[in-house]
Amino acid sequence: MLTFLQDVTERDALIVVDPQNDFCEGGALAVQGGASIMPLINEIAARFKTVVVSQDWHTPDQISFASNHEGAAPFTQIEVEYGPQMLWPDHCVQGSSGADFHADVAPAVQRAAAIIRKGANPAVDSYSAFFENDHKTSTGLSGLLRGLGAERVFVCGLAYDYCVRFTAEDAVREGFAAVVIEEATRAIAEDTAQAARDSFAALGVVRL
Ligand code: VGL
Ligand code: ZN
Repeated sequence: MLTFLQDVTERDALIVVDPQNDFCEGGALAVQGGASIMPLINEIAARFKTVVVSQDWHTPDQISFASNHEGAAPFTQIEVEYGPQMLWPDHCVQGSSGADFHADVAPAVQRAAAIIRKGANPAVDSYSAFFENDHKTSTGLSGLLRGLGAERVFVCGLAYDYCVRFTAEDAVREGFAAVVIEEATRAIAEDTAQAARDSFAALGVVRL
């Protein structure tokens, strides 16, 4: 457990994805075991020179909120301009306590060189910390990481099957080596977690 930390170098960066109250127990889009990974994330973050934290940061009129589509239920899919989009319960609304970082992850957040906010455009959801779901609009994270000398990124946080998955995949597409620290993530559902593992195998994302 965590033996990989010995091999972390200055060319490695840690991306902590969405460690927010709404993805933890009692939150609007709670992931089972979400809060339990926070102490581990702190331990991992302490060993990285470069730490970046992403923050899901929606407005109330966000297109992926089921509440903004008459008669639509959360966890069903709709078709939008940029393709299929899963509908969610309202979550991580800007300025709400649900959007705040979980208190237990404060040491890792304190180490962060930057906090990347995503999902603020009401017309486009954003899972990845690199690109919005239209796969075109950049958050600027690639340039930041390159500017800081990173060549490989380690990804942890919530949720494994959505924001962690798409962040790791985009990292590879952007030319970084990508490693997902599985014990420091949790998934929303098992079928989508399996889809993530299949996709990681195809793209060369390493799973620890
Ligand atoms: C996430 C669904 C909607 C995540 C964010 O952080 O994985 N999932 N918004
Ligand atoms: Zn979201």
